[in-house]
Amino acid sequence: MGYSRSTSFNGNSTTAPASITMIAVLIIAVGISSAAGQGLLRENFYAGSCPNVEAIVQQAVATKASQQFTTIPATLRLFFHDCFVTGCDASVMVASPNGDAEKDASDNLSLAGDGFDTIVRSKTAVEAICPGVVSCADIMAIAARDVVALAGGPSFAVELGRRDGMVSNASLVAGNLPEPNMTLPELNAIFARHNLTQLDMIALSGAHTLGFSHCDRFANRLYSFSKTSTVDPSLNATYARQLMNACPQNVDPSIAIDMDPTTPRAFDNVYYQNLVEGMGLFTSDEVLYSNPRSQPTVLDFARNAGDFNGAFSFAMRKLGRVGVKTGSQGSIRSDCTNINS
Ligand code: HEM
Ligand SMILES: *[C@@H]1O[C@H](CO)[C@@H](O)[C@H](O)[C@H]1NC(C)=O
Ligand SMILES: *[C@@H]1O[C@H](CO)[C@@H](O)[C@H](O)[C@H]1NC(C)=O
Ligand SMILES: *[C@@H]1O[C@H](CO)[C@@H](O)[C@H](O)[C@H]1NC(C)=O
Ligand SMILES: *[C@@H]1O[C@H](CO)[C@@H](O)[C@H](O)[C@H]1NC(C)=O
Ligand SMILES: CC(=O)N[C@H]1CO[C@H](CO)[C@@H](O)[C@@H]1O
Repeated sequence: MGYSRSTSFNGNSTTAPASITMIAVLIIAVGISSAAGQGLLRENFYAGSCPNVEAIVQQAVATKASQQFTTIPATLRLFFHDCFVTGCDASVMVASPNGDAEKDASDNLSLAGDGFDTIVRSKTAVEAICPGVVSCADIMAIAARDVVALAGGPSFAVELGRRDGMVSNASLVAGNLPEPNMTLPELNAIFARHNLTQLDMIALSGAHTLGFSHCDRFANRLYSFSKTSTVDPSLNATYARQLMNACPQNVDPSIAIDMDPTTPRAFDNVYYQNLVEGMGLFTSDEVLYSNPRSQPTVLDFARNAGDFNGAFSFAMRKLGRVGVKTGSQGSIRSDCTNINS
């Protein structure tokens, strides 16, 4: 299987004579691509206004990650949650004095503080060199790319030019994030809303090669699966016993375990090898292998790291286009946590 990187749309390089028809066609084309959130972002967006932005963010992220490994999974997951709720617009960063911002929704509980801190620190470093120019949303996209590379995963060119959103509300989260008990059709439906295919969804799920899960997110698979079996029969029996040891019934809700028990700190394709062995932690992981419609992709990613890396990079660029604000939309916040700054 081969995957190509998407190339960025170059809307202003035409040299053909401009007839009225051509201008009309261009206007329509630009209108369509802006609706798609594609074509408006470009790789060298800050070449004139903040040429070193990627190096500045990379440095801040690497420093933070060297102090606290959790930085890596936390920053990656934060970007995903931001993009799926009102688009990649840093709305998840906003704090509300009333506790009703996007990050206060029940699904937020587990977004690790190190992810927020990484973006705040990166923004501070960027503002010191190029004040008022770079959006928090773009810093999130750069940082998400960088943490994957720091953990040994693929790197890829990141598209920029996002603006920060003006709305962050807990009430907008419900129904927009996938749940760990979802079936393949449910997962496909929620990703399709953001123009992400089943292939993209399977590749992005590979992010679960890193990071932690709290016991309550999968305890039903160990203790109360169905009328006929308390343990989910699709779980590898050895793995199920390990999970029960780590997560006894009624365990302290703050206990979290590695989602990839084999190589928890490496961004690699072992996640897919685990799925083949019945070691997918969530039902939403396990179904990718057990459903015959997605199994061939899981087998391919388990066997060919290059196929996974290519598909993951391609899907991350697509994820980064979801619902973006560009041009004069939104704002450039000076403080990522304050919508009016
Ligand atoms: C396919 C549907 C998905 C579901 C149902 C799902 C669900 C979850 C759940 C329940 C957790 C554990 C949270 C906790 O208890 O602390 C988690 C963690 C995580 N997820 Fe996902 N997720 C999905 C897709 C993604 C995607 C697309 C990404 C990023 C590209 C991602 C990145 C992560 C990371 C890195 C962690 C670990 C966080 C940490 O250690 O702080 N997930 N996910
Ligand atoms: C959806 O993604 C495909 C690439 O997978 C891209 O060609 C297309 O323009 C995207 N459409 C929208 C509406 O974003
Ligand atoms: C969130 O939306 C509710 C109405 O759904 C509104 O009462 C509240 O003020 C909003 N909060 C923020 C932080 O915008
Ligand atoms: C997942 O769990 C929620 C409640 O925790 C429930 O409402 C929903 O029906 C479940 N979905 C599936 C596919 O089991
Ligand atoms: C269960 O996992 C072990 C590794 O922990 C593996 O050797 C074994 O083959 C797996 N069993 C099944 C049925 O996949
Ligand atoms: C509504 C809700 O669950 N809000 C939580 C968001 O996360 C913080 C901790 O980071 C909790 O204190 C809130 O209760």
